Formats: sequence, C-alpha cells, structure tokens
Amino acid sequence: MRIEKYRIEEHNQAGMAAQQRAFEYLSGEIKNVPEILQQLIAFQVGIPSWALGTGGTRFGRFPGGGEPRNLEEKIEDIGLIHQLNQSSGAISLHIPWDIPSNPAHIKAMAAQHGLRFDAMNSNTFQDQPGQKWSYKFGSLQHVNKDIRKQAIEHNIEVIRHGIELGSDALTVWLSDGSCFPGQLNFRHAFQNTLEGLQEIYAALPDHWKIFVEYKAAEPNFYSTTVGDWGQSLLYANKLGPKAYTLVDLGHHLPNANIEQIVALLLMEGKLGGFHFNDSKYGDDDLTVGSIKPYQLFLIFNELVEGMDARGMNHTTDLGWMIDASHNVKDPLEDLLQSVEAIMITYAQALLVDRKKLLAAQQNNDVVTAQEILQQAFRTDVRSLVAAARIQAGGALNPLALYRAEKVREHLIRERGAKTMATGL
Ligand code: PSV
Ligand code: MN
Repeated sequence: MRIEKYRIEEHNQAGMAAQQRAFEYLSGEIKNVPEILQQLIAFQVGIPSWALGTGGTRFGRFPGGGEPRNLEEKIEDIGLIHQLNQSSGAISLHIPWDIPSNPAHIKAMAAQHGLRFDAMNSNTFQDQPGQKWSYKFGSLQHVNKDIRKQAIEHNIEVIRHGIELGSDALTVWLSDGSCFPGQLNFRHAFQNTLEGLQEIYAALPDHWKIFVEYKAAEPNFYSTTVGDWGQSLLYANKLGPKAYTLVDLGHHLPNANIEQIVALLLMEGKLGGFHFNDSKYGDDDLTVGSIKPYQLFLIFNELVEGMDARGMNHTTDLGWMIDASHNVKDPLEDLLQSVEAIMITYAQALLVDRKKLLAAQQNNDVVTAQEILQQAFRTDVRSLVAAARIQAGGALNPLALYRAEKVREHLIRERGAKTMATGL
C-alpha cells in the first residue's frame, strides 16, 4: 500500500505551526542545525524481512491480520515505512525465509520503493524441509564434516542470492554451542567454525564484507561458539580485512558495557554491523529505546565519536539494522517507533560538545563530563528529527498518519485476517 502524496502534505500542513514553534526554539538552543539536518536526512536503518509479521515465543504465536504473504508484500510494507519516515531505505533478507525467486523483479521492485538490499542473513539454526543433515548439534562447529560442508554451502548460496540483488554483505549468526558441560570440545568447535568461515570468506566478492554476529546464549544454554565480542573479534581478525564483528544490542550478558565494546571495536576498525532492539532480560527483541534509552544514547555517543575519529561515513560505513520482532504490537507501528527512537538518539549524539567533553576528561572533571552527556540526552530533539523527515519528503508524525490512514485495516482487507509472515 502507498499513501497518496497529497495526504502526507495535508497531514504535515495540519501540524506545521506547532512544529515550526518547537523547531525555532530548538534552533536557538543548539549549534550546527543545517549540518545536523543533513546528517539526519542521510542516515538510513535497514529493516529485516522477518520483522514484518508478529513474532512469537515457544509458548505460542498470535499473528495480527494483514501480514505479508510473500517477499513482494514485505517490500511493500518496508516501502510504506520508508515513505512515511524516509529513514528506512534498506531491506535485509533472511535465507531461506525469503528466497527471491525472481531476483531482477525483486530488485526493481525494491528500487521503486527507494530501497536497497542490506546484509544478507544465512540460517543454519533451523532444519529446513528436505535438508539432508540436521543442525541439532550445530552447523559450522559440527563434529561431522558433511554437516559442516552443508552449512558452508548454504552460506555460499546466500552470497549468490545477495550478488543478484546488489547486496554487499553477509551476516553469519550461528546458534552453535552446547547445552551441557562436557558436550563439546571448545577448541575443536572453534577450529571447525573458523575453517568453515574461512571457506565462506573465500567465496565473498571483492567488495563484500562478512559480519560475524555473537550472542551470549540461546538456543544453547551452556556455551555458545561465537558467544561474545572477544570470540567474534578473534574470528574476524583471523579471517581478514573483509571480516567484521556485528553487535546486536540484545546479545550480551546482563549489564555488559556495550558502549565500551563498540568504542574498542571501532578503534580496531572491526565494527561492521549493528542490530538495534531493546531488552530487559535477554534477547527480548523489544522496541528500540523502550527500556534503556540512556544506554542507547551512550552507545550512539561512542559510535559517533569512534566513527568521527576514523573519518568514517556515519550512514554507509556500518550496516545499521533493526533486529526485533515481538508478540503484541502491529509490527509496522513497532518499526516506526523503533526508527524514530534511533533517529532521536542519533540526533542527541550529534549534539554532544566533543571539545568540551575531551577537556573535561583531560581535567578529570567527572561532573562536567557527565553534565555534557546529559545535556545532550535531555534535549528534546523531536522537532529536529521531524524537520529532517519533512525536508526529505516524509510525514511530520509517521505513526499518527499511519493510524489516520487506517493502514492495518486496509492490509487486512487486502491480504486477509489470518495471514502469517515467515520468520520466528
Ligand atoms: C539471533 O538472535 C538474531 O539476532 C540473528 O541476527 C538472527 O539472524 C536474527 O536474530 C533472526 O532471528
Ligand atoms: Mn541479530
């Protein structure tokens, strides 16, 4: 579904006086407004193809109506989100959940919606119908060479799909690990995994990157073979210059200092990708910024500082993606909320007075350093983010317009009340 352009303009017009008042006030309070607006307009967050349906847990799944029934409909949904917020201009596919049967058509369709193909995701954490070998005891780590080979071949096939779509990165998340002490020889599991990743790395086109995603636990609950950023970095360093670590916010042990992790990975030139979500207990997949917004700000602060220190392009030099899907919300509304939270936090990180912060650090002025960060975090930048969105052709309030246009009702009429999108 597309929203008529004039409906966006009418919606923007209706709220423009209040927006202008807030924006003018804020413009008087902060520096570099035109530059920040340009950075916000440029910044794009990828949407995964598996986040468009209602997620579930092992206790059940309660799909909402009008879920996309195929990849084309998923692209339409992301296109709609992007039309509203102008910040979701990329799609990330999970194979085999979303195999593009006609890549040229899919690529053209995505381009019509202003979308490009972000990192491709392989899946060796589930067995697929007709698959010869089972991943019950792991994939690249497996003691059986045939099973490792099957997992390697799958990843190479995912690269091939990605090439056809114009993607330039492969994200490998392995659920490999063990559930009980003694189950696994840790060294053998690491070596097998490394050898498999090396074969996959060798199949990457020159301009491609591989992201090695880590996760502390789940589905294995005793050990995970790529369990933390140290292990991921070991693999990335051993693989070579096209290999990077991917940080998913939900994949750490409680209270991990994620801002410090991203700072050091950036320092090493080894941070490649980023998955946004929020959580209270584990890999909860909740809406970005809904539980720990200050932590998200501190992470963004390090991302901006670390990327600037290396002269990196904020938009293109890291793969940014939302990785969330949960049980009770309309997924499109949730994604709109997540992208908004990301844009707000990015804007706040751009406000940090870096010269003053460095001076405070040099003087061991702890209070001033904290004040500088909190000053930025406590600034209400919503009118700034909205101004960037309007300039780019989006809606003043994407969520309000989505509801006013009754998008979900329309999708239910078009697709049916009982559809279920592929994913977890
Ligand atoms: C695993 O928990 C993960 O974060 C990986 O990125 C997967 O590809 C994704 O979630 C999909 O479930
Ligand atoms: Mn992830």
